[in-house]
Parts: sequence; C-alpha cells; structure tokens
Amino acid sequence: MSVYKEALELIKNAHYTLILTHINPDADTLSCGLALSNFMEENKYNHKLFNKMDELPRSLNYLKRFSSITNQLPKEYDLVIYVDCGDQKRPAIEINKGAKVINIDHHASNDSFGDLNIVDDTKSSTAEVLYQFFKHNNLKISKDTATCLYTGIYDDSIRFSTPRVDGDTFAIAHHLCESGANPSYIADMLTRRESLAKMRLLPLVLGSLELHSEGKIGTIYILPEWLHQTGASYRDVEDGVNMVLSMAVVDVAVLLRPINKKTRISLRSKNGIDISKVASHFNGGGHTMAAGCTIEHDDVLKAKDEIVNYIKNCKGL
Ligand SMILES: [Mn+2]
Repeated sequence: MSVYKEALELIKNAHYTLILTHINPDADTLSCGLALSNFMEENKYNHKLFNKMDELPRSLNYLKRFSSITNQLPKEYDLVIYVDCGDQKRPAIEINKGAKVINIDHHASNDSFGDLNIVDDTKSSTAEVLYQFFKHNNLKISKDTATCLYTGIYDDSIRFSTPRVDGDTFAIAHHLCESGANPSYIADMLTRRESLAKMRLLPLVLGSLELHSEGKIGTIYILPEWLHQTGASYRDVEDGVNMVLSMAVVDVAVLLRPINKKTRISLRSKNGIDISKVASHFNGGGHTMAAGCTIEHDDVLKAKDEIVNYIKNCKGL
C-alpha cells in the first residue's frame, strides 16, 4: 500500500484527528492544515486544527474554516497530522502518548519523526506534497480545499519563483484552478490588502539598511518602539527582508529583531547560496533560500556584527 493510501486509512479509522501547524505560522502550514480540515469537514471526520499562536496572519482569513483554527488542545485524539513541520518540536506542544503520527512536509532537514512520513524535499511547498495525498487517493478536491492548496504553493514558492518550482508545480496549480482556485483572487487577498501601519513601518526598517562585503550582504533591523509608533505588527516587516534581497548587488539579506532578551534573525538568499548552513550554525534551521535562527542576547547591533562576520568567513557561501 502506498503512503498516501495508508494515510487515508489512518484518517478513516481515527476517532479524532488533531492537525498540527508550526509556531509563527506561514501560509504553507496554515493552508495545508485548512486543506485537510476542509476535506475532513466535508467527509464528517472528527478533527481539530491547532496552532499555538494567539494571533494568526489575517491575510489568510479568506480561507474557509480559518476561524476554526484553535490554540486549545482537545483532551483525546488518536491521530496527529503534522503539516510543514521540519521536526516534531515545531508546533511547540507535547502530544498524547499512543496517538499515531502522520508527518507531511518538504523540509530537507525533516527526520521522519512520524509513524507514517510523507516527506518530499524536492517540492517547493508542503501544499504540493499534500496535493499528492489527494491525487493518489483519487479524492475530490473541493473549491475550498483547492484554494487552500494553491495558496500554500503560491506563497511558499514566493509566487512561483524558488528553485524547486518546476513543471509539476504548474501542473498541480493547473489542476487546482480547474478545481475552483482563483489565482487573481488569491493574489489580491494575499498581497493587496496592506495596512497604512505597514507603509509607515517599512521606511523605518529600511532606514536601518547597511550593506557589507561590497553589498553582497544586506542587513536591516526592527526596533520594538517602531512597532508601537506605527501600530504595525512584526509580521508587517517580512516584506522588508525580501526588498533588501531584491537589490541587484545583494545575495544575502538579514533581518534582526530583538525580542524577549534574544535576537531573532531571518535570512534570505539568492544565486544558489545555501543560507540554511548559517542558520544551523546559530542553532536555527530552514531552507536553502529562507532560514532563521536566534542569538541569545538582545543587543541588535552586536548580533548584526556576529552574523555578518560569520557569513563573511563562511566557506562555501
Ligand atoms: Mn513550507
């Protein structure tokens, strides 16, 4: 039996399924959770979709059942499905012993922690991996589920632009459109609903821009008072790091954020530079072109020097 059929059997036979998404959720993890949740709702399978955060990205509120995502764990469940979690700690909760675990993911670092693992690191998003579950089981993909899966693919592939995007990605997108996903509607919902607060925040953040190593490395940071000043949320700055990477000279973009006496660092790269190596040196992780890590103090200027010096001296980058 294929892993996809085994997964469907586990879902059919479960009394209660808990779907887990990762902390600081992105569109891929929530879209996959919601794609499964919509499918399970349509087929009357008992389940809950969990995310630890109090506040979820509102840009995804057009996805069906978005408001059903909960940060309350059910007491009893016999099946747990992790989506887009590179390791079992990513949802930041402990699960009940005895529950079977399905692990659906696309991180190269995934250590196959599940009883059943559907992991394919050649795919640009977990949504593409999850699509295979529907396809191989000949399951009907509803308009709601298609919209979720398309959203995960579109966002995690940075609008169809990362190296793992290939003909298969577009074949899947094609099928999802035929199933009811509307690309321009999804693009409008995800990328054309920005707040004034964000427009006020970005100039502050971009004002911190510095270039290092003849411009190959670009750094920006965000200070907590700027969030207070503008009313923006931390999530609003994500585009800032992508803007830095969009500069012609920059190969590595770094965003630093002091929080809870630590400095959170987001890393982005292009031209084939594997930035996940830098993240893992600082006990973080992620993908080749997008990764993150934490430095154990909140002196953001010192943290900037530490990470820049490490990148400068990193062989093979
Ligand atoms: Mn992902």
